[in-house]
Formats: sequence, structure tokens, C-alpha cells
Amino acid sequence: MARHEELPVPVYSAVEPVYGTGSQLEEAELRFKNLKSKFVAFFGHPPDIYARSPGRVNLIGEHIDYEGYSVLPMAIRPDTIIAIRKVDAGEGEKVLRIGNVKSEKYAMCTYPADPNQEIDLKNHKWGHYFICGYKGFYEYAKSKGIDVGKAVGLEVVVDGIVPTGSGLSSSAAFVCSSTIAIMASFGANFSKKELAQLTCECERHIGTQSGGMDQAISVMAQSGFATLIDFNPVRATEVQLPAGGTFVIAHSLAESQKAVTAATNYNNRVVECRLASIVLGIKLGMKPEEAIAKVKTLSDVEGLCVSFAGTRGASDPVLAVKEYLKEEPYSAEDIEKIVNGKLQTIFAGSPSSLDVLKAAKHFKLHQRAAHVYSEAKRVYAFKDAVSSKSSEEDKLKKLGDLMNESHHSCSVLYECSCPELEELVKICRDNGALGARLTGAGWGGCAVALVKENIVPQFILNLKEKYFKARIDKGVISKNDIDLYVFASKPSSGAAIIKY
Ligand code: NG1
Ligand code: MG
Repeated sequence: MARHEELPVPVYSAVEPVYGTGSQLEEAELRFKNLKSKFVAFFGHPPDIYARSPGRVNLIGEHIDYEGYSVLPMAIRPDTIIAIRKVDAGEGEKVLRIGNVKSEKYAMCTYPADPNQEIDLKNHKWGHYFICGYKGFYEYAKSKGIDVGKAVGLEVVVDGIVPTGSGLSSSAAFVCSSTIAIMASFGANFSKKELAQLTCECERHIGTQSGGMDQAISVMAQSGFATLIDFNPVRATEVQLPAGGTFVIAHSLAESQKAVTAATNYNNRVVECRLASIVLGIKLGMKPEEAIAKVKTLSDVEGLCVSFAGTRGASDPVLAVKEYLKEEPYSAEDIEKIVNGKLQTIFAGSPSSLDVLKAAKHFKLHQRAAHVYSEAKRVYAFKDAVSSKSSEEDKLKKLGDLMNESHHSCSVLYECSCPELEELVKICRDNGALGARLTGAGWGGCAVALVKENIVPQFILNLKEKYFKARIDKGVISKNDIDLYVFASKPSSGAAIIKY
């Protein structure tokens, strides 16, 4: 039997297979009905087809996907649904019109029907994420030799309910559902594995140098399972979480706009990791030119680091980090001496990396590399704990400990937390969580806590009282919206095409 990531995206003729039964189904049916009537209101006729793709919560493995290391997320129920219609040749104007059910917040965006258009990054618009998918679909179809004919216009309406800037991957839910909707409107259906790869690459048009975790889980998730995702090539392995534990997601209410802060936050860390891996490669015997040409990620020099550790009778790559990367921040000049060249030359082909160099005061190579190598190990420890023979109780405790260690590393070594997340994580732990950590890129957004199932309702009440109440009183959020900001989530299913 083919592994499920080799299969195409499932196509359903109703919403039940995705949303199940009961109140969730009712809610989904209402959303689809509303999406359709908005579509008719905008364009005067119904859509051809729908696509959906979910957000995700990363359980462990933060900021290591772009370094080539495996991560362990699960899909959540909130998703983006898209209605689409292809405007056939000869009919109407050749433009892409992208509307939103929340039209007061997200005004209709119009773009040329040109797959080669550049996205205007200096002028961020919500519709840009759709254009990522549009460019991605055409680039991929072209590379496969598929004839999709002349560029056509598209009519589109979007309904996204993954909170934005929250570390739950609203962006990937949007990019993946866009790409899949476009693909479906052309009557194509690539395998989930191909889509995971192509959506990861096309989201980079937005200017973040993302790894592929979010798109991979959004496309490939299986209901009821968390997923271990490996990269190069993308591979998904289902992970059955121990009984008796539930993941509760809580929003710190600090919004992190990754596309806007990339140069100092997300892309900065990608650049620091690249520099750390080049410096390690050189210290461990590579010639500078060779290291610059060949070493892209910390996983590329892990073998050298482990061999070094072997000379000390150990196997931990962090030993090489301790030996060869100083703890004090490096200046650009410090690194240029080691690599025997200009940093601008190393990153010459990457405008977003050059923006990082311009904005950076110094580079914390030791701390970033120590985080990445130790976090990569924690992912496997998490997976091993799940499949071990220990009691469910012991497993849950071990998972909680690993989540706490992950948070510490993100906060102290990777410095991607913020005061609100620190407060929220502490409140989670003080109220009985077995473990709690920031999730997603950080600098705001959500925390995820592992909580024994039998205390979940009380746990959520405590968070509402101790974290959210003051913020409701200050008007940061409205009381009616509270359940969007703190909720328990089971592992949900991945992307789907819906024809109805
Ligand atoms: P969020 O912040 O959820 O979008 C981002 C990256 C991931 C991963 C995490 C950190 C994108 C699209 N996603 O997730 O690939 O690197 O940060 O682990 O940039
Ligand atoms: Mg994102």
C-alpha cells in the first residue's frame, strides 16, 4: 500500500468527512453556506469548488525544521476554507479577485492574472498569501510539464478562522488552502507529499525563510494522530499520543507579525544558524570556501560535531558547540575573520538575508546552535517516550518535562519568547500542566500545555481567571471571543477538496 503522503488530497462531496458530527458539523455547514452566499454576493454566481486546510500546534521541535530536523506537530480544528471559480478564456477580465467573508477587515484584493508577478513585500496585503499559492501552483505545474494553458482569472472568497500572528500557522492554512483550491479548479490533484514541498517553497515568496513544518502538517495530517515530520524528503509518521492527556492552546494575545518583523526575528535566526554551521564546519576542519559553498544548515555539520564529540567519548553535537563557538555574541568582523570573506558575499543571492545583516548588531552563534541540536534530540525523546513501555502516567510526565525543557531552550538560548508568553507558561504550570511551552515561531502568539484530561475544564477556567480576565477588563479582547483564545484541541485531519 502506498504511504498516505504519496496519495492525492482527499476529495469529498460533503463536509461531514472533515468535520464529523454534532455541533462542529453544524458550525461547519453554516460556514460553508455563508461562504457560498458571500461568493454569490461578490461575483453573481456560485463557486466551482472548495478547499480547506487546517492550522496546527507544534508539540515539540521549534525552529529546527529549517535546519533540516524533524518536528512533531498536530493539526487543529480551526482552518481556512476557500471557494473558487475559474474565469474561463473569453469571459470577463483576466484578474484575480480575492474577497473575504470578513470584508470589513479584509477588503477585496485584486491582482493581475500573471503567475510571474513579483509580490510587493514592502506593501503587505492579506491577499499576498493567496498569490504565494498562485505562483506556487504555476511554478510546480510548469516544472512537471503540465500544460495549464494561458493564465486565467480567478474569483475567490476566503474564510480563515485560525487566529493570525498566533503561532498556529494561519499563514500555512491560507497558503495551502489557496494552492489546493487553485489546483482543484484546474482539475489537477498532486500527491500530498508534492503539495507539502511546493507550498513550503511558495510561502517563502512572502519573505520568510520558513522550514516546511506548517505546510507539511496542514496538508498531511490524519485525524486522531500527531505527526512526526521528517524533511528532505518530506515524510509523515503518525504518532498516537498517550491516553489521559489533552493539549490546551492559549493565546498570549501578543501578536507576532512574522512577515513584518522577519529581518530581526525569524530570518535573523535562520541567518545566525547558517553562520553557526559555517563556523563549526571550518573549526572542524573544512576549508572556508568549502564550508561557505556546501554548508547550509546545522544538520549539514552534525556529523562533524558528533565525530568531534566521539574524541571525548560522547556523542552529543552540543559538545562541539561548547568547544568551538564562543558564548559572547560575534560581531560581523569576528565571523568575517574566520570565514575569510565578507558576510554580504555569503548571502548575496538572498535579499531577505541581506536585510538581516543590515539590521543585526551581533550574532549569537553558540546559543542558537545549542538550541537547535538539543531541540532536535528532544523531538526523538518525545517520540520514544510515546512508544515506550512505561505507564501512560509516566509517559505523560516525560512528555511534559520535555515540553518544559523545550520552552526553556526557546526562551533562553533562542530568545524567541516574550514577557506575555513567559507569564502564560508560568500560569499553565502553576495550575497543574504537566508541561507548557511557546508554540510556533514565538515572539508572541500561543502557548501549548499538556494537561491531564480530567482537569481540563478547571484548568481552562483558571487560565481565564488568571490570564485573560485582566485583559478582557482592559478591552484587549472581548469576553464573547474568549473561547477563540483558550481551547483544548484533539489532533484533526489535514487538507481536503470539497465539491458540493
Ligand atoms: P509559525 O510561527 O506558526 O508560522 C514558523 C515557521 C515554521 C517553523 C516555526 C518555528 C512559517 C510559515 N512557519 O511557524 O516553519 O520554523 O516558525 O518552529 O514561517
Ligand atoms: Mg506562519
